[in-house]
Amino acid sequence: MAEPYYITTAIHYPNGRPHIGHAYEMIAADAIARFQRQAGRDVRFQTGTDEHGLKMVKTARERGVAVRALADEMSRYFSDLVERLNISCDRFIRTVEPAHYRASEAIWQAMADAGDLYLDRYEGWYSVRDEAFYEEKELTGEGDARLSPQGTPVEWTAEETWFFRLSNYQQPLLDFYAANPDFIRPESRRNEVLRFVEGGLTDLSVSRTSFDWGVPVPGSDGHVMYVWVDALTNYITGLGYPDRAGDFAKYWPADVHLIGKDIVRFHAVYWPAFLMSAQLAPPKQVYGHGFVLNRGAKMSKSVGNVVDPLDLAAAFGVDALRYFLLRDISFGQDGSYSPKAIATRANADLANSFGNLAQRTLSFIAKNLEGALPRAGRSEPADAALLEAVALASEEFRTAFGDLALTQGCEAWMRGVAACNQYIDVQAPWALRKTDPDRMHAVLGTLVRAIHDLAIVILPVVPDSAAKILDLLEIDDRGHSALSHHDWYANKSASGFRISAPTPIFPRLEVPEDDEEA
Ligand code: ME8
Repeated sequence: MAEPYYITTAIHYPNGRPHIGHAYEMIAADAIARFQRQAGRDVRFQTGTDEHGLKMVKTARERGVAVRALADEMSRYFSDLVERLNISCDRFIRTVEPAHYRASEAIWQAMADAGDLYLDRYEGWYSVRDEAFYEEKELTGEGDARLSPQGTPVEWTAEETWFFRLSNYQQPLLDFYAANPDFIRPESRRNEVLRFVEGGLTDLSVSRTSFDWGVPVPGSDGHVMYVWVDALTNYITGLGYPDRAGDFAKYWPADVHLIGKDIVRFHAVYWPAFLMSAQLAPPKQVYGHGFVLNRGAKMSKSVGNVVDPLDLAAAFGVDALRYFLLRDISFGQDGSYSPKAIATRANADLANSFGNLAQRTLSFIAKNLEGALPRAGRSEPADAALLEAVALASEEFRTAFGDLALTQGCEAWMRGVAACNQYIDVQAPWALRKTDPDRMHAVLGTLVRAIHDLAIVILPVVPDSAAKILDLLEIDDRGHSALSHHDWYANKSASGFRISAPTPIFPRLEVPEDDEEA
């Protein structure tokens, strides 16, 4: 039986339309999910929308609409984005689903049964934009100009709330981090969390009474759960919790929660503490990716410098956008994007390198060999050397992706592509047609094999385009076990398969002159 692999993104606040940061997270998670499926894992991939909380209430009020209507309308934009960006999730979860209320009530009850919840009065600072409580010592600025560590405004809050005994979990969390050194990645995020927890934990306010848009606290009229309690629970709602058999038994604990660096504390401190309290296992890993910056500035719906990822996908193509984001933004770190950078990268790597390699080779075969796969021909050491270089690049890609080093994976793949292009330049197969047809067959046959492997390898990153090449070559087995091209080549040669002339798969994009406007 295939080994299970459970990956999630954060669930996104639908208080506005999705921006490129949301698209980035979905695309990265999708590439990992597709990669793990190719590797033969039984993958479960979840994304969705986080629809409760004060931010939603305030946005609905500003727009003069009912908060549920806002949630319904805006959540749709996120599920549309999933479709449009080719995100292969198994479950798109909405926190307004009845199943999610049941799961949230159950985890609440389990924390209550553990003696970890008590009623008290909360007085302190709250950031609506972060949906987070902060301690005085974490803030900067004075008076009404006080800001959270994320740079967002905070407001004074005073109400009776339920508290979670987070202070009891300082040592269990530190022990857990020590026993699981890969729990928080990358390293810089791990250090931040360790410092925070070592500094001491205060109990966490986990219910609100000043509004009612949330999951009601069981048996406590007037209280709704703090939005992060129900939000984090989505990861197990999606597996059928509180039923602990079925998908929950199979996929929990999650292999990775892929989230942005701003919400690592919720995932690496609060969430494992809630789970420990409820006698459930913490996830195996929390990965805090970096931010996609628009001309150096953080994008946020509340700030209003938001770029619609659908516009970028329409302008450059989904696969060009996917490739750019994973290749150019060093995974784990922040990175900037611009339309010019997207087009430049897509042209250099996809259109001019891999696309051109496939296009030249396959159309030459279609035209000059009537599409028949080249026969063995007269081989030279350069042929085996090329296939070795491609095998090495494939292996490096797989090692990198297995370790979530997505950018390094793309770089390794490009080394394989570059080796092919060098080989073409040296071997000049087009000239061999007249002078040495036997050698030409060997060269073209080597290139077709290399294209076979490189298309399979890059499938998780550019799924549509790579699939077009694989379709053209009638390559049905697209898993990692197919990376040895021998069987495919022998079978196709024997069956009389013919390559039909391809239309260019990676179009050459016009590079926008102006970098100013997104
Ligand atoms: O935080 N670049 O939702 P959210 C990259 N609902 N990633 C970005 C980004 C950017 N410019 N801006 C945001 C929430 N993100 C909560 C999560 S999970 C149980 C609840 C990332 O819509 C951000 O870091 O504000 C987060 O991982 C995700 O997008 C959703 O952000």
